[in-house]
Amino acid sequence: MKVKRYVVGAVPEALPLIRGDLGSNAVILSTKEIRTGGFLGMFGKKRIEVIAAAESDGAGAVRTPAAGRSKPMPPAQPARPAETAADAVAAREEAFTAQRLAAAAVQERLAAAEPPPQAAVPQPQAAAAYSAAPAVQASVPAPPQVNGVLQEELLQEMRGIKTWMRQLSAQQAQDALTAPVKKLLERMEQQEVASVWREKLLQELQEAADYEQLADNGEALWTKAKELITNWLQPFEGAADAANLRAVHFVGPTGVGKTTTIAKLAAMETLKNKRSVGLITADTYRIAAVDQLRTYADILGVPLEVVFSPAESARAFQQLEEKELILMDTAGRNYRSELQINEVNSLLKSGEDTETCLVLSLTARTSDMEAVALPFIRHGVNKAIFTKLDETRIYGSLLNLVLEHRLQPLYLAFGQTVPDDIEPFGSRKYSALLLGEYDHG
Ligand SMILES: Nc1nc2c(ncn2[C@@H]2O[C@H](COP(=O)(O)OP(=O)(O)OP(=O)(O)O)[C@@H](O)[C@H]2O)c(=O)[nH]1
Ligand SMILES: [Mg+2]
Repeated sequence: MKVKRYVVGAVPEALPLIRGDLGSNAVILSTKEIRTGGFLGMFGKKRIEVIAAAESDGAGAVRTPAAGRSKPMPPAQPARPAETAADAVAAREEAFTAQRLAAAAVQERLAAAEPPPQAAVPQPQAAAAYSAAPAVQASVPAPPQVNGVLQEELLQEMRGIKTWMRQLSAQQAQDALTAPVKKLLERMEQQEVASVWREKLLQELQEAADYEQLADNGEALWTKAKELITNWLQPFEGAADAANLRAVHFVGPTGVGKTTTIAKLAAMETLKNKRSVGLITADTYRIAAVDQLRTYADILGVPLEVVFSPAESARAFQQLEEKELILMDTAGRNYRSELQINEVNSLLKSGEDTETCLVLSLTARTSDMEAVALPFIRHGVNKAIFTKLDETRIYGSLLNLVLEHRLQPLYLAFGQTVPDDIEPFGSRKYSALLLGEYDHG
């Protein structure tokens, strides 16, 4: 490709020069106001710098993705796999140049279809691109309806080009990654980590001073990625510190393990931490639900209060006033309806200083968890316990929820055994679980 620079008084002056030098299909890539002469950049003469380009084969035709097509082109095949960060930068620059040329070509066609009036000669600094040839033919305006149709077509074409350019640069950026980096991103995707966090991880890795080495060393890359994810999650850790919790309501969808989790925590606090614990259940929809918690309460020797209405919960809290920790069970519900959340909310406003903790099963998809969690988050709930870690191998939803909604993960539960199958959330352990070991295969 041939690129030439012209310094002229006004853009139209450059057109015959460009046409003479680069042919009639040359395009203007940029126009800029500059000052020439003068002293220390002052008192100089105002001039316009015009950069024009054409293919160097002499034909003067700049091949662009838009030329002669009404549909977006499919993503181009990469010429070669680029392996280093320098190649990635080169690939991005290539895409950027192609993008500018594509935009120039569309603007060229627009200029040809709808010639700018005299006053619309590009002002200095306008990064418009005019073809040298069509600008001269511009004196015959097309009928307005033809222009309308053409403009719509061109707009569509522009949108197509935009999509294509985006795909192309994503493809080129992807091709520029090394095999270990690709593998890492695939692992994150397979773990259902949202794209925003996958991109953030890649960006932070690429910003690391030793990225060049990391990118070719899977083990080191995995270690670094785990460290970064640990750092993201660490601020949300430690909220399970029992001393911070005094009275906690557990809410969540049916069957996620609320009652079992309460039993685990009651046992852990009573037996291990020697705290005095009281239990309340508002799950009176099913007789068996009360019995389930009563069985645990009897085994542990802790009091259980059963409440049938919000008014009664105040009485129950009074009864258990002396206890260091009060855990309250609620019925599992379909919390998609605001009405039910308001019910819970009225339970929460029983005049006591209570916290609400969401219980979510890791077997659910992020979007389902989010649908349950969002109304609670809007009511100020910011703590969660994630259960059934043992029933899945996909852990990304926790990261998505925690980072997106700043939800503090208190505990992870990983089985049916009371009290053993629960432990406080730890960001280091979780990131190790999420990424697994680097697979050399
Ligand atoms: N595998 C596994 N099972 C669990 C876990 N936590 C609870 N469960 C089991 O899940 C089932 C439901 O547990 P519950 O504690 O009754 O759940 P819930 O949320 O209280 O249910 P509802 O009160 O009906 O809404 C039981 O069989 C539990 O043993 C866990 O972390 N892992
Ligand atoms: Mg229950």
